[in-house]
Amino acid sequence: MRSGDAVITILAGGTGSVKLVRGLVGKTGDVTVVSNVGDNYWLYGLYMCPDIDTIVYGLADLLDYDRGWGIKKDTFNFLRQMEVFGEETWFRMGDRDTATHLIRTNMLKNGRNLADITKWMCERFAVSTRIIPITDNSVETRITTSKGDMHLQEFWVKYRGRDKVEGIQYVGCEKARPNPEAINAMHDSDLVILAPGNPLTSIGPMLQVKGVRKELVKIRKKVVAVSPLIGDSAVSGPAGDYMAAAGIETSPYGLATMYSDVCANIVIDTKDRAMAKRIRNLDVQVYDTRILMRTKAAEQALASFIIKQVRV
Ligand code: FO1
Repeated sequence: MRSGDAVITILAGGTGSVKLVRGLVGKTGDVTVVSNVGDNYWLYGLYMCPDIDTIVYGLADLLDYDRGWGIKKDTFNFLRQMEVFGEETWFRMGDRDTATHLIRTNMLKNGRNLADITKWMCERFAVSTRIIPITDNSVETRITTSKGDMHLQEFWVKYRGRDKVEGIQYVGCEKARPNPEAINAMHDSDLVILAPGNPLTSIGPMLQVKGVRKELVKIRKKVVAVSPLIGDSAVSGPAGDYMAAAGIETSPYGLATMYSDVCANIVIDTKDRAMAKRIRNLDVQVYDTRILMRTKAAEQALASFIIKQVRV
């Protein structure tokens, strides 16, 4: 850590979050990432943690930047062989990525918890930023559609998000306990950021883990959310569809209504400036800038803006 650096914790999940995490790490030496686990998924007997892996690969400069997930230039021989064996191969698990899932699964079977395994993984990938799963317990985001109830990965990857969302459940969250290190990191930070991830499937599952919302309510003044939407469109992914299904206005204002109990600040795109007054009426301070992060320079610019402009 460089002296005078802001101490930051960011609650992150989904492919949009990693860009801001990378920007922050480039701007300040003390960043802790608290990761969503609701999209973790068992496949072929392997335990996958896409949100954790995306952050680890992103910070290790291994992430496939265009796809936003998996390892760049990875090969898919394992998957091809699974196809030969007659298995479903809709989840594009690369060979090197499979090694991550395999070693993690073995460590879990040997009694290690997810937080320890993630710490070990960071060391192996030479990532010095702390990455803490929100909980070591199982929390599964499940989507109800006209086809029935299914895991988020099945809804989004297998069925390509085609079916109308009728409901979202976070199975296991009522029994899950937050990692104490995650709660302490939030408590001790100068600024706590809710990353521009899907509020229902990336950030939402974390807020449902017992104790997390309560901690954020306490420290609300130093919590800032970054909008994953510009106007009524999500920057990427199905955030808008989920919000509409939940009866929430698909806009940064709608996002602010979801978060106003836990955050006193929100960063929105300059194009949405006209919404600021409505958001301020929720007792949420509004900051506007360009929130699209299409380049590494844009990631750093948004990170700088948050660190310098958001007054807590
Ligand atoms: N997303 C896809 O749309 N298709 C895939 O085949 C896919 C594979 C995949 C493999 C490893 C990984 O860590 C993530 C992967 N993702 C894939 C992304 C993932 O499904 C979601 O975007 C995240 O879970 C959302 O948080």
